[in-house]
Amino acid sequence: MRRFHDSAQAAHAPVQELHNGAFTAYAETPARAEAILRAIGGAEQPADRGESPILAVHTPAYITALKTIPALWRAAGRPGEAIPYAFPVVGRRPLALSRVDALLGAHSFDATTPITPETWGAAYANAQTALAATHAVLDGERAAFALCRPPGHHAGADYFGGYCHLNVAAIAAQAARDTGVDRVAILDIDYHHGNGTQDIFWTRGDVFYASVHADPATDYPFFWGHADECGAGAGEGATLNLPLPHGTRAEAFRAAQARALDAITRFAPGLLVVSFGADTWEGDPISHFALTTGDYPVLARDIAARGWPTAIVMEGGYAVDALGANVAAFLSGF
Ligand code: OKP
Ligand code: ZN
Repeated sequence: MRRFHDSAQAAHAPVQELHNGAFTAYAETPARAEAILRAIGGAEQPADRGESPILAVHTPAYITALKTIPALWRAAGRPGEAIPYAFPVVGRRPLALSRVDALLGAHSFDATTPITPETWGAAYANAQTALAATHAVLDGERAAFALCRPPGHHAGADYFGGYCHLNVAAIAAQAARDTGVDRVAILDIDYHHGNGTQDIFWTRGDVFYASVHADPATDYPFFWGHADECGAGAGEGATLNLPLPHGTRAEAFRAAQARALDAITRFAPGLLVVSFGADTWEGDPISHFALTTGDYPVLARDIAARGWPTAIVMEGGYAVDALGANVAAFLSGF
């Protein structure tokens, strides 16, 4: 399987995150990608397809914010990483915001995702990696792997959060649409619900979003991913949420994934994007499912058996010592 990664993605490396009320070491590290790269034996450098496939998903104001926030943060006299602390939850309306804290809050939904001067460049390279795998599949590969990092599925059209800045799965799906694929499906099997991906395609009937994830009643991102969320307008019925409880093991996860695959089969996509997170693994430090390394090839074979051209983008997985083996196990199933 062709696999893609750009070492420029490593430049985004925040020191700390706000976790359960205190600052702790940032869990989403460049070491994650290094571990995966070692396990899969290297990757190709993606081509540079420019900003337009990114702007097909994200708003210009949001991209400008990602680029300019670090300098505004410095100009405000702050050392370190830019972190939002105030959010326009009530009375949201279009405002021409200039204060860096207002810009941060208006374009994010949590305080766990610092922005550094290197974030934009790394996020840009990350998007190119997803696009390279997608175009490999559009050009005839059965499946391809994008070693994305940071993850993407929590990022919306105009907001960051959950370690994510650019929604690489959405950028991949939109690129396939813009290349003439009529219907694209996204299967999200990261431990966490992909609220950003859901929001981006919420009212669209041409991109199906199905997610198997930890119940938002107990888990981040809390406000999205409940079973009754199924899309709106032209997108009604094109979102499928399958929340599962803490302790979920392979049998229940596989059954939920089969429900998602059955729904995607009825949708009949021309291309599948898999948002793959290895944070469903039993030893993940921030998650509570109980999949084993040996379960990943089984899950991957179930997906591959449906026969869709498939671009796999990397999302979460924070047990760095096991991450390479888990990703390699998943890819082996294809
Ligand atoms: C990103 B992905 C809990 C902190 C949660 C955000 C988790 C983002 C996961 N105290 N932090 O879906 O793997
Ligand atoms: Zn996750």
